[in-house]
Amino acid sequence: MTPMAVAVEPVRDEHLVAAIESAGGQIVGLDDARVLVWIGPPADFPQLPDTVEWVALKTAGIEDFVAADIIDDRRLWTNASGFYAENVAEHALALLLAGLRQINTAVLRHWDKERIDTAVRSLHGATVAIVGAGGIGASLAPRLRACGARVVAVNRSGREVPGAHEVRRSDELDELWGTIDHVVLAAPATPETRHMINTESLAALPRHAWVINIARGPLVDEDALYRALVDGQIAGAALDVTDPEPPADDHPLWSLPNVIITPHVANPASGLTRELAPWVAENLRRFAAGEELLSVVTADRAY
Ligand code: OXD
Repeated sequence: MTPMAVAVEPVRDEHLVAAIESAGGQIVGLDDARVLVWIGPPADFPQLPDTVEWVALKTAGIEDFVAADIIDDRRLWTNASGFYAENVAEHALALLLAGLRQINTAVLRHWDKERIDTAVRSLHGATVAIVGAGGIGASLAPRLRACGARVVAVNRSGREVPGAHEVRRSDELDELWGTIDHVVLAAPATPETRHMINTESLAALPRHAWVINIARGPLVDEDALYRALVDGQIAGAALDVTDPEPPADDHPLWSLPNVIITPHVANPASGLTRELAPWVAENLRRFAAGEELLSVVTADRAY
């Protein structure tokens, strides 16, 4: 059998090359490729020869490729939806626990026992909503359960999410905010999810709520978040993503003790291709066998 011709661009990453070769692929230049694994930004995306039948993108969120009109209907496209779920779920749990256990405040204020002691909260017995419960939700739900939390998964269809105690549809969110303790945002950036955390949702959340965002910055109206945090409408926010990234040096969110910001490292870019490699290998095997690929996307359904 002729090996599957695969281009890895714009750099021949060693993890991807090894995985592709072990799956029976052969690394070639773009002009000879049937498959392109693209690990660069949308701005550098090349003109594709007609021979390319499938393009594998390296991230789960591909809104910038959609905005740049790169995804066509002449070939298959895949993203990395769910491929990094374990890593991202771990980061989400770490952020939520850091907030509830006041780790951030202790780092900032050292032995300020009186203030910190009374602010420590437990995940045990708390209700946590995971909004956008796909792969990350399925990885996060058992982690939250292990800490004694009740998990409400929220997705568009209300389809079952393994490990969740309850599933709600995203069109029920308005009624949900007041019934949960904390929220983890894990939804893609789409026109529907833009600013889902806004003045109204923040006002509906309880005062002890933490908002965790490991998805995309535009899901949160950051001005509304700042006001809610200053007014004590919610207890805190932990953001691995912001809009834009990074936030300006003088962004007021940096100045609040009840805000934790990490620099988009829930899925660290430095380890991304190592994590991605086995998934590319599996999809290559499927492609060669004529089977359905994992994480197929289209321009109008890009997640
Ligand atoms: C992704 C990310 O979308 O790492 O995969 O943010």
